Amino acid sequence: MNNRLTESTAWKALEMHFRELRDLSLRTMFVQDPGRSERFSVKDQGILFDYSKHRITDQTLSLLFQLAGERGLAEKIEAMFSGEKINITENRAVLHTALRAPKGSAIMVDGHNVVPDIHEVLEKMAGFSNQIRSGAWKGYTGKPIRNIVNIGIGGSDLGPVMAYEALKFYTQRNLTFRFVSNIDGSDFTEAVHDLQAEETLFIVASKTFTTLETMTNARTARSWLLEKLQNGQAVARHFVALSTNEKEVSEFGIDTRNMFGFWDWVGGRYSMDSAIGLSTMIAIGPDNFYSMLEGFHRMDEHFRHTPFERNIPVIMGLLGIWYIDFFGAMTQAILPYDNYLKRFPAYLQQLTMESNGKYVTLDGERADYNTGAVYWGEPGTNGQHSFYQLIHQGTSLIPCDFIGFRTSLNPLPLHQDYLVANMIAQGEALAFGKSADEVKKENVPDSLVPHKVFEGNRPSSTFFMEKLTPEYLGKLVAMYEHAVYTQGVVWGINPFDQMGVELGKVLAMKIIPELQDVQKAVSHDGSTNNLIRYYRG
Ligand code: G6Q
Repeated sequence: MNNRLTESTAWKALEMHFRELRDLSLRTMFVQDPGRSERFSVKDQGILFDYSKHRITDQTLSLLFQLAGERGLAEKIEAMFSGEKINITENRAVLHTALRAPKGSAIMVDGHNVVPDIHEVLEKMAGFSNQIRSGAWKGYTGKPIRNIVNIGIGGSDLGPVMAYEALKFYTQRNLTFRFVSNIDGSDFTEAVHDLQAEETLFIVASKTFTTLETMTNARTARSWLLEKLQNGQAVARHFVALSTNEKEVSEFGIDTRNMFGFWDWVGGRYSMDSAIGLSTMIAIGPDNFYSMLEGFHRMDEHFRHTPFERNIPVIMGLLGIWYIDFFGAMTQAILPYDNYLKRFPAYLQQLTMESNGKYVTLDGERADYNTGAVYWGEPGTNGQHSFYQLIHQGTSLIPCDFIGFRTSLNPLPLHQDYLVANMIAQGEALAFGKSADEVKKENVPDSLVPHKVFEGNRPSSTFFMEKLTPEYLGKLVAMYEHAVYTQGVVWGINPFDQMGVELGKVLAMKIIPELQDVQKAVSHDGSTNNLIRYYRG
């Protein structure tokens, strides 16, 4: 195997194939091949994944599978699941899949089976969640907890917020949930402004327990609580920690009996089903949380054991590569037709962009091909009244993922049919457009015809499921996690570190004292000095 991606046999064949295919329209492809929608769709895990509206033929797919083979995807999948230290820059295993492994299975890290440890934490989380949900856990003044505030950022925030919003239908409604992440004091202030301290639990979620934003917000929360309750002993009843760092948790003043642990082989953006999911479990209850884990696990099994030709995350990942590296598409739209999934695009932004937004390969060289796309999106139908114009008639090619459900959790008359019709129609319009002849037949004045033409040939996938349940949410998240890994393997990069977030943090630590002390000399570039002086006033 040649290590250089762009010199591999399959890559070169794909380049030639792209030249033949790039001018072929989806209209022609569907006319010439009426069976393509059956062939280019997978029904598995209760998901209909229709990828027939992509600019592909059987040959495209077979070359993409060949590429995956040449890059050793099957072996790399096995390496991840079996706990090899595939995060080579941090010398760590990558085992978010172990977090949802069934009790009784064995996954070894450095000769130790981690599955019993995982289930021990899950059981502790379940016990605590039940105490909060039933009102048995009392605050310092003896009142039950009614408000839960999760303090965390990045991977310790986006998953919990997304899951809470996605599964709101299943939440216990007499509990209020808030999520504080930003260092901006407005975030904390607004989150607690109408809360009673004696009924409020703070969950400090931080893998490292050293993150500036989270620790600053946590200290502010402690001061807020102490100011209201006037006794240091209150902290034990109102603070719990989710972390891998027992020492820092205890130094902060949280009793480590109120700490829920996880491990360094769980990446932040892959942690919503670890202890970081405590707020989710309190909200939806342990049984629903376990069914979410079951959904994750089923998709793990699908990814691990299904041949590439029917493997949903593998096909998703390879299609992304087809567009990013051959068509030059730089973005991917995520368009859920379910309002509960409103934070899902934001969650996927971190999962995909922090994982695959890298130009350095595992060999330490600069990639001579494009890697991670920009992910973005909003729920339909709202997006249709905003940015879809650019997807239909803009100059960029933007592959879209439509995500929809047959059954609404809130079935009001007409709403669901209108919602689903819109989702299906958007994919149809993007793929097949509207020709000048079709526009002219509607008696449109000649001068307006070009404006009303939709050139079509814009690709999309549709993921159709029965209903947004905790289990389906688990499947959806795992599906994208594994698509990300598929791409990382083909690109030969490490999707599990995030060195690119460090530099700005380090520079901020240098700037903080320069903002606080107006006498302090500033020694940056002219622009940075100027900004510092402006702030100083
Ligand atoms: C995720 C990243 C990052 C991380 C946050 C919070 O993969 O590593 O988003 O989750 O920086 O880190 P802590 O959980 O350690 O506070």
